[in-house]
Amino acid sequence: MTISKEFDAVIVGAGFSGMYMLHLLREEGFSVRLYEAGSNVGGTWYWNRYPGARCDIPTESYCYTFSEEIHREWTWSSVYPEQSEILDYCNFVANKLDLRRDIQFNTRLTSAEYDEKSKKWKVCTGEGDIVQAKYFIPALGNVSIPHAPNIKGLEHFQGETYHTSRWPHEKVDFKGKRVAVIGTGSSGVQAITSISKEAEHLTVFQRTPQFVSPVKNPLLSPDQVKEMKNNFPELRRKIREHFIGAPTFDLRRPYSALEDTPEERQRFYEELWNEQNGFQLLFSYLDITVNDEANATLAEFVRTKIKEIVKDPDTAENLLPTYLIGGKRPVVGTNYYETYNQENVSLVNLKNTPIVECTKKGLVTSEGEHEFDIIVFASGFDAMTGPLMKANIRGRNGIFLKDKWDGGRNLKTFLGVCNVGFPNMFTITGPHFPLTTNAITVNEVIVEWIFDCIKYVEEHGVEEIEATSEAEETWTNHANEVGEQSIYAKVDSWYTGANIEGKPRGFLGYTGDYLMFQEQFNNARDYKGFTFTPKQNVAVEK
Ligand code: N01
Repeated sequence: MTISKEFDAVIVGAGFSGMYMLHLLREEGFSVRLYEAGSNVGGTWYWNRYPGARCDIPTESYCYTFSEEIHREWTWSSVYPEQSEILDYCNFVANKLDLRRDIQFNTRLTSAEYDEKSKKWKVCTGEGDIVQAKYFIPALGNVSIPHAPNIKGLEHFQGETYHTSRWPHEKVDFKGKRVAVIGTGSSGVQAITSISKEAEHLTVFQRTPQFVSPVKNPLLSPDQVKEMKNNFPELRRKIREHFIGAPTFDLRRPYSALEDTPEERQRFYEELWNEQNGFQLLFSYLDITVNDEANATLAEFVRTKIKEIVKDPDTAENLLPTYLIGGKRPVVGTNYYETYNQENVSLVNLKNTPIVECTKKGLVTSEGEHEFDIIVFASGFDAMTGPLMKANIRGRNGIFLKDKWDGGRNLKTFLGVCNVGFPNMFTITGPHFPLTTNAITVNEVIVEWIFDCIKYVEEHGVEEIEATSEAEETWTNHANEVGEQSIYAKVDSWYTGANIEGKPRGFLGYTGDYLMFQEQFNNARDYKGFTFTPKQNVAVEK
């Protein structure tokens, strides 16, 4: 197999992080090739184009903050824009920075292997490219490998099937159709409220009832837009100093929920519920996610709301979540619970009546057959480890990354970015990526750190940089400890791999807040957690 081209760096994935990485490296004069499986930029916002898809972090912080010019030139329409608007923004950035000339679209990574002789990565694609690069930077996304339940007989279904994250570019027509949606996470909740407006009948198949916080999506006034554009440096500072990188949300009462009387708490929760500002409900009191008793007060408030909103008592009962609120990735929705009052919407509780099989006409549960024209899988992802473990990445001695991690049973990284045995490889969105923080601002921190690290490596005449076992062990222990102390340890979700049967359980992401996370990266700027192999005759100083 002949190597056809050589680059300084190969990046894989043209989402927010891959695009920014490409921009920084290219500005510094590196030769870079970015491979992207889709036909355009946008990553998650390219793939997840299901009806109702929109962002749940306010747009003032769900955008790049590295360029004041981009910030000034782009105008957002609303606080929580739709997928198509975010995708337009990605296209705008790609055009503005002229990124496309170094991106090869419709090209899927098939393997990447470190060659210890040449000290280069050999990268192969499904389009037949075989290229070589010193640096290999997979930016594959954390939630990019769709997961769907293994339903017996699905291949016989004669209607249409879709997964929310592999939605076609053409509009899917639900008018007059009997539709099933399986899954009630962030994607399911948005798809359900949207599809219910069009379908003749919508049946929701729910495995775990969710706490869904109400969100409204006000248009931005010209004054708000002006303010966002004119105060960019201040906004950027606030984002970087905020505990989840999204300063719209504030901790309203910095004391325990148990310190207020039940009446006072009720009034306060009611106020926040009526604000309809999604995540804000979880930042009501200081201890909602750290004290189970405080948590129960908010959980009970939401359950009472569900019973008030949903008119049919059986449906309401089936919608009542029992886990600790905030213990799964929070879900926000507009009129989600109200949707179940529509005559064309019904709910199947899979815990009571599981799906037995699929026939050519529809889905058979333990109670009987439901006929459908369309089945929508909103059933999530093989998250965090999935994309990298499926990517055929081999480091020193031909070891596969998935084997280094023992299929996920022994997950170890340094900073979620570097791996022992995989020199000159930097993974942007992989295991140990922060889960409870605005992903765009996290991406910026990681990309900037990788960029500075590569510059350091080049300035010091280094051929190979590799995390030490000690650094990897220390970071992994830290990530696991923070995870074990968090609410996420107590609830089943994709954060721990519990969404997929048979997937090893563990802390797939970093659950420390944005400030802790930045501190870890700042500390790593001394590069003491790495070994360096100098180019011949070059001494490396740390
Ligand atoms: O996936 P999910 P998602 N049989 O894993 C159910 C981001 N995102 O695509 O809870 C039946 O959350 C599963 O049930 P359970 C965001 O980070 C952001 O919705 O595991 N059901 C669950 O109900 C989000 O967290 C935005 O018991 C099965 C659902 O399918 C992440 O992407 C929008 C099943 C999957 O929910 C993933 O969200 C969308 C089975 N075998 C996504 N397996 C915004 O910014 C799974 N389920 C707004």
